[in-house]
Amino acid sequence: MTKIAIFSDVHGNLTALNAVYADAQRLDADDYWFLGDLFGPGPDTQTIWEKLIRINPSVNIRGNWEDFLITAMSRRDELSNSLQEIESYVIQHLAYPRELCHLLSDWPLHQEVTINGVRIGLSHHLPDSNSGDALSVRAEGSDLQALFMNSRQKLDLAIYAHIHHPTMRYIDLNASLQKGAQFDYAKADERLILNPGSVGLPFDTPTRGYKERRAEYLLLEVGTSGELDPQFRRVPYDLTKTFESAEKQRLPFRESYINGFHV
Ligand SMILES: [Mn+2]
Repeated sequence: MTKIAIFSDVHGNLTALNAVYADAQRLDADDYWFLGDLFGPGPDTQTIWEKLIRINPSVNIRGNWEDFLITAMSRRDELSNSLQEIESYVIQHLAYPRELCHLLSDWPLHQEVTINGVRIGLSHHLPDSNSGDALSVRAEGSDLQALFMNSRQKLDLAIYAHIHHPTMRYIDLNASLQKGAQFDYAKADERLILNPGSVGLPFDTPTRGYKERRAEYLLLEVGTSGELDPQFRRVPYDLTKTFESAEKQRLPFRESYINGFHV
């Protein structure tokens, strides 16, 4: 059995990341996959980078916030004013921002991994685009098919992040052939889709969003014959530490970050 801790959307919240790592270690995770969005709009930067090095994920996917940081280093005028301000803060608080951006720009948008015979596609959002809202909670099965197109057709399972909602869904790749027809199990070409939610900035309102003060990640067990057991973890942590860090380091937009957790 292989146990993988899949985590994403840390968004500058070291206390939440520490809680996730401690939980995954306690549960004996064999490996870690990071699906993108490490820095901003939260207060923590260099300490998060050092933590990620310690966690040492075997997969690192490039999120849209990695691209914001890379853009801020070279073509900052292309970003909105608020993003420029946030990314300037991140750059000022990193020890080697230029070298780090060089490294982040090599992270792929998607990667395919096979574990005990299960073929898994990993991306921050769409396999060829880490931004936008095509795969939001209102997405249809036909939108989600994009996770399996082209060479990805052979995948058993796709995992994406970005929407900050822990999710488990099935889609039928043959659905377009059977419109209006009764669902036919024999003709269905089913795939599984998982989303680990967000470590540092969850958006899922039905579970009370930030008021929960818990960090989300996915612990995926894959048995030796490919049996899947996805476990959605929510780990409590001390959110006041994150807010103290925001005040102490004079984080841009800290008031709206603390009150609504967005800018
Ligand atoms: Mn994102």
